[in-house]
Amino acid sequence: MRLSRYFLPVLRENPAEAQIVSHRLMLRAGMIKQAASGIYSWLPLGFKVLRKLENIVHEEQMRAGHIPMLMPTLQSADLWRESGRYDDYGEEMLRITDRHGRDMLYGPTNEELITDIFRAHVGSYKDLPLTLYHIQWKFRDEVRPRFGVMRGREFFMKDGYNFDLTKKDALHAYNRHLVSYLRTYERMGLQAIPMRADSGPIGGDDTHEFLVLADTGESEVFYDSKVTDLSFGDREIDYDDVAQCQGVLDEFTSLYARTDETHDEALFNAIPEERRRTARGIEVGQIFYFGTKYSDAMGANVQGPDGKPVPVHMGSHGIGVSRLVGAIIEASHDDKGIIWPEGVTPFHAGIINVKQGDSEADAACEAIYKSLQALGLDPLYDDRDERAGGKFASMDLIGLPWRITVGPRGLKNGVVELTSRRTGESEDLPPKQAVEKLAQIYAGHLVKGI
Ligand code: 5CA
Repeated sequence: MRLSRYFLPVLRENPAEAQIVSHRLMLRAGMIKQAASGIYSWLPLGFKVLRKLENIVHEEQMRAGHIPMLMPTLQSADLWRESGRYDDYGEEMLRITDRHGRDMLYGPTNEELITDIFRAHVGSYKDLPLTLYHIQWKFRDEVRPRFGVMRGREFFMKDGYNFDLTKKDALHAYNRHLVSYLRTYERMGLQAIPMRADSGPIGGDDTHEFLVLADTGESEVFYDSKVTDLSFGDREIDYDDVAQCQGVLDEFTSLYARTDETHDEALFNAIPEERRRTARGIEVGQIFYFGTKYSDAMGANVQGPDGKPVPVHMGSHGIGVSRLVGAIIEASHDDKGIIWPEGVTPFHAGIINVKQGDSEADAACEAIYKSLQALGLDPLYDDRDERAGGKFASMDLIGLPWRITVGPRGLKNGVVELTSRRTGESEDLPPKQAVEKLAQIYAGHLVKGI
């Protein structure tokens, strides 16, 4: 993309309404604009990141054997009356009446709708196990929407639902989700720690939240510092291997790590004192096993091996995709702006022409721009006729992990400058080598974008 033709409305001033750094930087970098309280338009730069996160989530869910689909945002109230949650959900639910006087709602989650689909089409235990998911906008009429996309009213969420014949099978589905979530967050450059949590209005006893540690997080968390040494890495996983998935769950959930809702002072105090940590975290996902709560209420049975109807065991599993954009920024920024991890960056590299209009500099930028594109990379070329200082400041603000700076002085020596946004370190390289280096850096990090 050439910046002269793009839409990147960066703000010079800090917006007064933003209390935390990710909200401030998302507004300043021209990623979002508030449409109404807790409801945002995703401007082109923000939309690119959101799509990348969505695609990483799709790739990892499909890798785990889960099946993508799409359910609508608006739902009929009748299904929620069947489960009993129409009254229970309270004021967080946005209720709508259509022109025929029918009660509708903007879905805050989809247990009822998916259970309805399941009961209409699945009749036999032979069709199990089954895990369906979608990534769709949700609405919760939060009392205090705040921190930009972190606690929105409309937000983008992946929600997946498993249907299994037995509790044992459903717990394997739970474990599969935990494993796939660990991979997903690491690909986004995040450490998200599974912590034992409370199930709230979704129900059930088994639940873990995934928390990214950050001072601005809304949850208070308690953990053994040894959990932060764990990393998923590039281990090979066979998602059908029950023992292997259980092994990963055990490894990542045996050390003490809980949110304040389930915190147990006695257990916490049993950790050696130097390893006890109290901190704040951002909840970027949650997994639940709730047994037959919805299948009992809504009659979602299958015919079991002995011919008798059995209610299916279910769980639901969420990832806060739009919240993650903010969480990544909270975890990765400096005083100049955002620092995108390679896996999620909106553009792979910025090209800065320090002397626009100089025919040699223009030609060198053009050549670099085209060769990066030919390699499947997505560069942002700042070809505006502006002062170099302003170009550097905008590029630092929007946080592309790599920058190639092209100017007449370097070109005289046959070099351009390749700079890492994270370390600030620069290297002078012939243009061809700078391009090759970027191709190497991104090998294995190429996620489909928009
Ligand atoms: N049905 C279950 C699992 S699919 C469910 O709704 N779980 S949840 O309530 O925990 O939501 C899943 C994730 O969505 C949360 O972990 C959080 O990351 C994100 N989320 C929840 N509320 C908001 C909100 N108001 N703004 C942004 N993200 C949110």
